[in-house]
Amino acid sequence: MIDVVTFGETMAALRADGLIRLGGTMRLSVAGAESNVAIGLARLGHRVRWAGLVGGDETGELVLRTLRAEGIDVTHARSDERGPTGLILLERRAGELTRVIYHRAGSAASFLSPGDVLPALDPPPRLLHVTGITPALGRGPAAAVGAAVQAAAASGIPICLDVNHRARLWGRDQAAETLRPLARSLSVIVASDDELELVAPASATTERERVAALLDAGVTEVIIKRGGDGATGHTVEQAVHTPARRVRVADVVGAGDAFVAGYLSGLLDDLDLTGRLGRAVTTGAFAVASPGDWEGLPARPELDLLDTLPGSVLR
Ligand code: KDG
Repeated sequence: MIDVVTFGETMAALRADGLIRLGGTMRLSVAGAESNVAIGLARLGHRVRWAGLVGGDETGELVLRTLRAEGIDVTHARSDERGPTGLILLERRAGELTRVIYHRAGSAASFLSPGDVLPALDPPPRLLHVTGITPALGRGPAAAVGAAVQAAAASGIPICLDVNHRARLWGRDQAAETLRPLARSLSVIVASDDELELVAPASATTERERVAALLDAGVTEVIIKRGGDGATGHTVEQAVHTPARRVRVADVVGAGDAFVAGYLSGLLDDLDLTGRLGRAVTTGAFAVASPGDWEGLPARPELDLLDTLPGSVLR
């Protein structure tokens, strides 16, 4: 049985250590919020399926090969000739500040439709994970998210949405218009504190009201990511705050996805809210402490590694 199905756009990623306009070397990898979560879960031993479209090109092969190598089921991923594999460029602008440049308009993934993702839900997984990035890619991808959420909800599959607002892709009003109607079908909502209003009813104006409105609407868990300040989880019964783990920052991109992977892993393992948040801040810290979106994510036996004294050598 598949534990988690997810889908979205995974791009070729080129990372520069400095400013792109100054030239130099770049490191090639792949990146996509949903596939980052998929890799995080697979490394922790969960069975994960990723669905999506890549271009019929070499970078599309790189995406599929990478996901396969990470043990992810790509039966429902395919290449599509209508567009190329998307590209994301990342440059270190100043210190820990990273700037992202997308070349993804008209990419193969922007042609995603309900027909590409619905078959991936059969047989039903234990969880469906979607993000607010996919509906920002175009009408087809938005319809795919709507259809998958509707189908999963109708089959009783719990659904997790990470709001993941990308201001370069769409405006806040457009995002709210698309994401708010999904809320009643969701079990888990993950949002940073400034994203919560994009999924909560407009009538709620404070964080407290937004959380209460979402729980009233039937959402089981509302998880608020606070970056270096940790995360707060709310259910009808309790609210738990967990501080972030202190690590030396190598690259914060992908930390939110790593956090979601840890959280969902805890959910699949039946951990309580404190345990789920504890695993989430741990996987998030691994992402922050290593370069790349997903490369440094832990395998299950490595989850305790951050308890080791800094500067230790593991022999
Ligand atoms: O969360 C990290 C993502 O931002 C990155 O992998 C690329 O999916 C991506 C996006 O759309 O920004």
